[in-house]
Amino acid sequence: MIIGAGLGGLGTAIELRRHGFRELTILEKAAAIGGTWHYNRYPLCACDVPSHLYSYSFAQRRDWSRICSPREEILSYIEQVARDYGADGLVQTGAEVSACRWDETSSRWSVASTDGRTWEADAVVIATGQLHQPAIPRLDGAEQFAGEAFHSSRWPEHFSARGKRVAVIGTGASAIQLIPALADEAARLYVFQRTGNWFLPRRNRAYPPWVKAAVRYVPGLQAWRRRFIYQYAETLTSMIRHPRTLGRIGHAWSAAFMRRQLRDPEVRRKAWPDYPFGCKRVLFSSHYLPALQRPNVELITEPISHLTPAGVVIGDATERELDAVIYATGFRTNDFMAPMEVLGRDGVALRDAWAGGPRAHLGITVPGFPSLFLIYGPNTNTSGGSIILYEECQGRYIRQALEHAWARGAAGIEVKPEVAAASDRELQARFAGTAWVACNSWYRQSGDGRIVANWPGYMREYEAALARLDPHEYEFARAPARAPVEA
Ligand code: N01
Repeated sequence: MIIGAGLGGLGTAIELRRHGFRELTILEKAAAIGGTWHYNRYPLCACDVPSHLYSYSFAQRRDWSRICSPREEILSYIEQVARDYGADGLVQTGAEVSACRWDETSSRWSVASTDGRTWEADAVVIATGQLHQPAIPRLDGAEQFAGEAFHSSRWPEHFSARGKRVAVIGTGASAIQLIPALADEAARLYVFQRTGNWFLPRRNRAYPPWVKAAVRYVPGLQAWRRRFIYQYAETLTSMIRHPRTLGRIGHAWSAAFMRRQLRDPEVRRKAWPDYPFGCKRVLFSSHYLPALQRPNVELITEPISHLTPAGVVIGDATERELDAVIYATGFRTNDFMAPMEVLGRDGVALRDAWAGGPRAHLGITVPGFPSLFLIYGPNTNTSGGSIILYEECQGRYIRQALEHAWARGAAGIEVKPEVAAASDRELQARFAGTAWVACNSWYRQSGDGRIVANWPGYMREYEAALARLDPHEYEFARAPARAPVEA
């Protein structure tokens, strides 16, 4: 049973199918597949990771329209791959999972949905992503606001900013994509920034026909491009891992680009970040900073005091009248699959097992939760790279885990607590001295600041760590006599 029909869940289903697992079901809360690319439909929504890397290794496309594909193109790619590899037929849409419970007697998972349906499975893969539950700040007076208000990832189909007075709260990766589009349309656009960002260029023009033709017909060019982008992403990671040395190059590069783009000294002062390069996600856009300097756009760094029926009151007690408020305020990233309840051995809740912070061996397996696997789990996010690459590694690792269990006739496979504890200690130690620990970000949990989202190293290290599952790191439960495995 796989929960979530985004890139991670579908990729895992395809991996399992290709290796002979036939009894697979994918439960998807939404009305369609696509995960993040189904939900996020804001204007100019696109991926800032080049498509030659941000795509499955086994389903490379040669006809991407530009280096970083728009959302519609990615969604149609996902649908096409799901069809080609027979994963679409495994999906039950409109099934929002509320709970997964491990039943000791049957050695099976019982999965329940919010509408009262239940399923049984020998193994469960939770692929609900880190960036799914919108985080909307509680602003005083928000409920009185008379205009439209919504989160960037829940963009209403009917909404048009044309001629309107619009506020965007937040200036992260989502906001910087949609703000240039709104700046074109809105009568007034107020951008509320809490923290500045480091930027690198991304023009993202459509490929000219000769580039498309070259990628299509020159043997090896596609693979070379993927390899090149892979190395580029690893370089970004090296800058984050070594802020005092390589990070200075990233800083200088970004600062030079930003200085060129930010001609207005007041906007430059306000937009400039006050933390080391790479601590938060470096943002790729050649259009955002120019948009901030348009006459109809105002960058506001004073905190919001409250909302009124007519607009927003800023710290200095001045009011801006508004027709719409857009919360580009990110996601509840520390919650992972919550509010879904996951109960493992002895009825222990994953929430309680994670009281000190979410953690999983290689981001995938948790002691006390037999045959439960996570895709894009704790410490598997990347600040420079393609999450699909990580998810593919996870899918292959999960397939190996199930094969090991199957080969032994085991009822469950569970990581040894000492293995998980040691790998967690080692992983956390690797953050010391990196840029990730130099400021606050969504990668960290509040309180102790533990980094729960990100992998501390390179893509190649994650690939190597997951290439071959070591069965000695796992315990295999004896199976009760009964029918074959469903994953
Ligand atoms: O969310 P974010 P996002 N008052 O958390 C601000 C991926 N992604 O949806 O920096 C005022 O990055 C917050 O301020 P601060 C990517 O991994 C990928 O933009 O916390 N402001 C920040 O500016 C990305 O990292 C693509 O001080 C408040 C913003 O809201 C992740 O998704 C594209 C606030 C939130 O930024 C999330 O991006 C888009 C408050 N109370 C997204 N609370 C690709 O192209 C928060 N903020 C691959």
